[in-house]
Parts: sequence; C-alpha cells; structure tokens
Amino acid sequence: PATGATIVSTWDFGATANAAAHAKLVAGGSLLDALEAGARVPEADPEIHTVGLGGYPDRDGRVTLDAVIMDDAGRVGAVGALEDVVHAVSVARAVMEKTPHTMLVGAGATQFALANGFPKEKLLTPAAEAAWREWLKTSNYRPVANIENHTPGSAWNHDTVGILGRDAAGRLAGACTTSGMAFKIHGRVGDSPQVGCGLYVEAGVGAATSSGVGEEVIRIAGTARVVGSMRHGMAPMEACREAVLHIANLRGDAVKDAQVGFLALGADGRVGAFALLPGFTYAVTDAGGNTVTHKALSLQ
Ligand code: SD4
Repeated sequence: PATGATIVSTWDFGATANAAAHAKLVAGGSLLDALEAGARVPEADPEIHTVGLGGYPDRDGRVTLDAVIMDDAGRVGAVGALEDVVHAVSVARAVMEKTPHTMLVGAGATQFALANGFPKEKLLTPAAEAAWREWLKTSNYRPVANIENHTPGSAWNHDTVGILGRDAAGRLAGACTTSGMAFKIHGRVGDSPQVGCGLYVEAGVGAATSSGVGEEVIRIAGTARVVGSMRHGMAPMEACREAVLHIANLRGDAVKDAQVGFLALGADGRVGAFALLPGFTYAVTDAGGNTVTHKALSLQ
C-alpha cells in the first residue's frame, strides 16, 4: 500500500531497513516509529559486523554503540559508546522523549537504558570475537574503506545505517546507528550520534546522513554542511558532492584511502548521494514500497 512517504538509507542492507520502515508506516506508525523500526533491523542482525549485535568491538574487545534519532521540529536524542544493549536507536529515542538532554554516553547511557527496561545483552558474538583476536596479532588500526568490499562474499558486507524519511505531509526525520570503527580506542565516539555530523534534519530543507571514517565527517560537521548547502539552493547530490570535495581539499593525502559517503533527502523528495571512493550504495523506497538500490557517484 502507498504511504506517501520516501525512505532512504545507506548501503545495500538499507533495503531491509527501508522495508521495515515502510511496513511500520503502512501499519499506521509515525515517521519516527518507522525510521526507528528500520534502524532496528541491522541492529538485531548478528551477521552485520558494523551495527548493533555482532558489531566488531573496540581494541579492548568491548562492543560500543553510537546512535541518534532526530525530527524536523528539533527533537533529538543520542547515545555514544553504549554497551550491553542491542537497540541503541531505541535508547536514543528514549533519551529524546524521557530526558531534558540530547545525548548520554558510556556507562551513563547503559545505566539509563537498563533503568528504562532495555534488556542487558552480550553484544560480542563468537565471530566478532574471533575477528578481534585475529586483529590483536598485529593491533594495527587502519580504517578500512568500504568494509563491504574488504572480504568479498563474506558476511562483512555492510556498514553504518543512516536512514532518512519524508512523510506524505513533507515532514522530515532521520536516524543513524553503528558499532563505529572496528578496533577503535575504547571510549571513541564517531560521527554517527553527533547532530550535524552523522545526521542532520531541517524542516522545509532536507535531511542528510553519513557513513565512512567518522573523524573526517566530524572535522567539517558534514551533514550540517550538506543541509546548509541545500538551504542555499543546492540539489541533494550537489550538496553531498560539495561536502566530499571540501574533505578532499582540506585533508589531501590523509584521505586518499578513506571512505566517506553522504546521503541526502530534500524536503521536495529529491534524493542524492556522493562519496570519496567508489562503493558507497544506498536504498530508496518510494511511496508504494518499491525499493531500488543505487551506487553513489564518487570523487575517485
Ligand atoms: C564511525 N561513521 O563510527 C561510522 C562508521 C561507519 O562506515 O560508517 N563506517 O565513524
């Protein structure tokens, strides 16, 4: 059934997230309900090693999750370095709805989640633990571009999910959830949960999300920049490209092997994406629930 909504999300696995979001809208859920439901799909999937359960741990063997949810009325909630709770996006929503704050981190985020009835679960799966033990042999931290291309045919082939939606009334919202960069320093928080970095939403303008090496996005407040460009008239794809070019110009050789991808949805329903390197993909679901996966254009 038609919902009148457009849902977009990062990477190929965005298609399953979008399907859950679309189903939620069909069932009468709000846009935020839909995006939360979408983000929960990769969070619950132990085969996806970059989000939620089964995510690769930090260098100390601890899985720490970052997530954010935001609507176009400026309501926002986020968690950084959350441990022992699978559905980081739902904890982020609880921060938004039940506290006067916008972000909780670390032990405080976990304490808040458990106090609000979220189940305590072990996030480190045997497969993720094995990958960590293998990594420990060299302990060489090197962000891998397009982790989905790293081991062809394996179950690694996914990344951070950023999901954006526009409902029939033209209202916008978004969510983003991740286990962050594999083997990061304990306590590291990436771009994903930070407003204006992993996600930004502005009424009447658009919404944007990012994936890739979070530090490069944070340096330029990436999604705030993308939405700002759209505010000044750029189309979504052009705005994503401008932010990618800015990173490339600013950072030069430091980002020659790094991936950063931006995905944007305009208040008019237009969709665009752009990345530093080839390989960034995104899924678009239209009002009728039809989903198409696209390859983003890239600088290289
Ligand atoms: C981070 N941006 O924590 C996330 C990870 C990611 O592709 O998207 N990887 O930096």
